[in-house]
Amino acid sequence: MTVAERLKKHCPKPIYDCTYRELYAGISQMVNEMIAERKPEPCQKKLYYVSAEFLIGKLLVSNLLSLGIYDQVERLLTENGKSLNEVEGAEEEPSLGNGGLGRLAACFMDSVAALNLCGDGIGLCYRFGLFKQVFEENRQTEQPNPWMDTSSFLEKGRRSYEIPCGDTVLHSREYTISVVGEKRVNALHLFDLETVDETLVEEGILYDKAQIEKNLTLFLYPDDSDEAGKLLRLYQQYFMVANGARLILDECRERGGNLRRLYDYAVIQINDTHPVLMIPELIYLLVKEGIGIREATEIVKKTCAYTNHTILAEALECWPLAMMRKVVPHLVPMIQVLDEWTKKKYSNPKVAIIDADNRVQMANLAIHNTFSINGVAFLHTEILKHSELNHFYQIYPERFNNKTNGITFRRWLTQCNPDLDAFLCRTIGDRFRKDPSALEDLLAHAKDKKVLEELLIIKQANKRRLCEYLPWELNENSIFDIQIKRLHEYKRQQLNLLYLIDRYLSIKAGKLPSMPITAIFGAKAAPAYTIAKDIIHLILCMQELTENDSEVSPYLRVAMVENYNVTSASRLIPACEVSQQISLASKEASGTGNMKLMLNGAITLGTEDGANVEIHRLVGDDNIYIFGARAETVLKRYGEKSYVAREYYETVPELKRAVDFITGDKLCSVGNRQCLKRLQNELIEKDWFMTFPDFAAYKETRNAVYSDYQDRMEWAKKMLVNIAMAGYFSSDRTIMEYNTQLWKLK
Ligand code: 26Q
Repeated sequence: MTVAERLKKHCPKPIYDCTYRELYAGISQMVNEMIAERKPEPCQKKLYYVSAEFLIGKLLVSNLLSLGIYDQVERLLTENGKSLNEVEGAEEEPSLGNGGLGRLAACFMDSVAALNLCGDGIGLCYRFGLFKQVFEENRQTEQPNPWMDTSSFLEKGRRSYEIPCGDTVLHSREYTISVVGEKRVNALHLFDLETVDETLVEEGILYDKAQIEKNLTLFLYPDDSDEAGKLLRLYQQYFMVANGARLILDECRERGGNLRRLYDYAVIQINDTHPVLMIPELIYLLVKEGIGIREATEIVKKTCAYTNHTILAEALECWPLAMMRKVVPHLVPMIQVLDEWTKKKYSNPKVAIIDADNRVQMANLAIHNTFSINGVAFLHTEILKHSELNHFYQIYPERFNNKTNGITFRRWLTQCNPDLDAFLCRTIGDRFRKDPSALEDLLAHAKDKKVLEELLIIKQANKRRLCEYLPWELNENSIFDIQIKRLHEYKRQQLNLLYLIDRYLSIKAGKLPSMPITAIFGAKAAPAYTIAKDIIHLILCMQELTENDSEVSPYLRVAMVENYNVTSASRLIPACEVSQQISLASKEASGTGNMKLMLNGAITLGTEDGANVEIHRLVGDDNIYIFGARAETVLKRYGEKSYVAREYYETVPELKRAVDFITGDKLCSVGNRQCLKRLQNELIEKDWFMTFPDFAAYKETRNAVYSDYQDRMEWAKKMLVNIAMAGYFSSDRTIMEYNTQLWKLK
């Protein structure tokens, strides 16, 4: 059957008469049908990637590509006066993640399927996902994001479980999303409540947090600044792992497995601490099957592996035992036994599962009871081993390992930057699709003027397309300097802002930059994170100032994209020239945006942090701009408690000038004085993430970037080297490492 014949079955009218909504519905149903016709591949051992977040993005185009029918569908639509691009416009983006950790899970699922490995994801089906960000009066507000109404890649699954939760029993419903590889289809199992009630949501993202039978799966990480929210988050975590554990044991039995040898049938990768209750829940279920608790614990330990994604102390999860008693009373005795065993063996309070304040330390629970603990970039793992988790490294050195993150090139090159993809195929052939390190063949062309010019032309075209997509009139001949990531103080968007304010003031004083600059931001802030929201406020105020001042706008524009998500990332990344990766050294575990931007020919301006360290090593000093304090210095400064922000404020005149500007008349005429003052105070009195000590070096290095940019051939060469060396950051490489060293599938 041809694609045209197939599609006819799923469309109510001839293609040229269909609306784009109808076409999206028709094509996605056709895709689902084609996926269902594929024979399931039997497997012995299976990976379960358990994660509270899967930030998968739109699926239409990637599914068409994976099924090998993209070109046919595109042609068919064009012949009928329709565009595939607009069909994609009718698809809602599932917003089932905050940022890096969730997007990594999505890239991993893609690579597992592409490498023909047997591996499924387990998570939650949040009705409204993460909030939708809406700007009002230069401030972030939050709205629900009802993606499920229209998503037709989500299918009702066959499983439903009764989950004991606190003093009630919750009924779950499985939904599945197929993850399509060239040769295999895996599944993402997303659990929802059978009894969820969307009408509970009132104003914005506010709702009654008490009724868990109705609200449990409404939102991703509901605001946990109050007690009811915290409790809800714990309920969510338990609901996810309880369903997951039942599914895993059922599938083991269905394949004829013996639960005493669970590890021959399953390997469970625990994505950060959010799914750590999987461990006591599995032990509990195995004990219920008649296995002794010692043996059950050994089985679980051989089955589970834990990935750490953060070294920020405030992000390490711990739950008061009292709360556990309320939500998971049946797990408390399990956790207490595990705690007693470890306390008997190890007296160091830092490694206790239940701490002196009667809180369950989730990372500690994981580390004692898994066979592997991995960090997500070289530097991050080193810091875990030698500093943050050193007390554990001394006990279990063999469990610690590094798996540097990666990204799927199918989405972050082929799909989002088709011109660059075609250029690569023309220039070095398509060997890089199967072996990403083959991108290095590009290095042979580093002096080829024609090749370098082509790269510049592709970048220019992507910049033009971005300008058409964005709501402002931007100068496509300016430098596109981009910082896109969640808003967090450690990521230091505020340092970027201090530079931009300094630039703005110089322009006002008649000192014009050598090249016009367009500084673009994309970032969501957690709804209860006040200072992060103040930083967004400052960005939006600077956007207004630079847009409306005709003395400034020809030379400097600040622009912030609303509701930054996977879809807008796919537009921004191919157009980026300068990639801002300026976290305080030691704080960014890895970063993955840095990899996507590098692959698309952006040059990194960054600190020696996370995977920037590895990018630096791969491309060499000439093809990256590194500045600022290094991790050792930072850790030392924290240790000595020696940093006083005010000293810098008072001794560096241009820094003082920029900081003072935050509450000056200009900004207060477009912004809220109270918010701006709060942010300014935070910087002068605290500056916990040490932007002031790095300011001078940042300014100098960023100016050097802009100056070097003007030699177009030299810049193009840097782009080429970055693209050529990005092969290491393919998530196919990461997944192969996980598999050969930890999972041992096939
Ligand atoms: C914890 C407690 C209470 C409420 C929320 C949370 C919470 C939620 C989300 C804690 C952490 C997260 C997400 C973390 C995350 O995205 N980490 C990023 O993971 C990426 C993939 O490994 C890395 O590249 C980034 O460096 C890291 O920041």
